[in-house]
Amino acid sequence: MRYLSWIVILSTLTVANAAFAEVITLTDPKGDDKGPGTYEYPTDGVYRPGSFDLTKVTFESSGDDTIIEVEIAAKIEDPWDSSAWGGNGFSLQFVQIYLDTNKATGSGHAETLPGLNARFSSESAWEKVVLISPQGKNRLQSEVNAKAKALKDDVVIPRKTSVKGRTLRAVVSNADLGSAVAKGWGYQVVMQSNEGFPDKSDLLTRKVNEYAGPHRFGGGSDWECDPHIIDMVAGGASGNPDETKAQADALKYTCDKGGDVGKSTLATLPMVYR
Ligand SMILES: [Ca+2]
Ligand SMILES: [Ca+2]
Ligand SMILES: [Ca+2]
Repeated sequence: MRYLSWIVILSTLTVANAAFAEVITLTDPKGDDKGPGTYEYPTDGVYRPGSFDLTKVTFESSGDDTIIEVEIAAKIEDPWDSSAWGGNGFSLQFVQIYLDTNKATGSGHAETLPGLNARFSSESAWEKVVLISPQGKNRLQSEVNAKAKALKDDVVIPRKTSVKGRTLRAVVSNADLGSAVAKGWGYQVVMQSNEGFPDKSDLLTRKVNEYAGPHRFGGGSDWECDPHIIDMVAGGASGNPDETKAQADALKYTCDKGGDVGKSTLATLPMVYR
């Protein structure tokens, strides 16, 4: 009898553990919102300092969903009134979260969504990407269908995206991710800026040029060889200042002098495994 009640207690504990799964936390240093180290914010006043500086990202299971929270260094504002065109409560940020769910060489996608000018290695190819954007679901889906058709089954649009203080929050269905977040997955969190009037092949991304403009980042190249990535996670993603250098190293690129993208070397993005 006593033995039987122990079995009941143990199985209850197991269920409780499954319901309170571990929170995955990625931390990023402050002040590294300069891509490979040289990038500058656009000159218009809406791009306040820290608006693209990732500081922390968490993933937490909640029933059939995963709650993703992306914290940045500045208060998140809505200068372009997203209620008029998307309704998610912010305007400037666009976060792409790439997930390597099986760590199997050659399995998954090595290319990023168009507009980032970067890639993954075949060891760290991704199975799913989650888009945290101020754009409404219909606009996001139509951009994906038009510009990333071959990847569209693996692009995850959250059920709900919202903002509070310095944090973007997305509720993602585990069915869309393939499963709840599991031990051993790889993560890459890319910070871009939402561009509502993107170049015809770019998926809602704001360009980085040689010189900053009112709505263009500077410090890169006018050709499509520089990574259009303002911040990301790197190294061990524990927030160590060394990770600024790890990011700069990962975002190294070369541009062909004649602007030939085929002769340029795109940056290769790392995954952080947890
Ligand atoms: Ca950062
Ligand atoms: Ca560029
Ligand atoms: Ca970083």
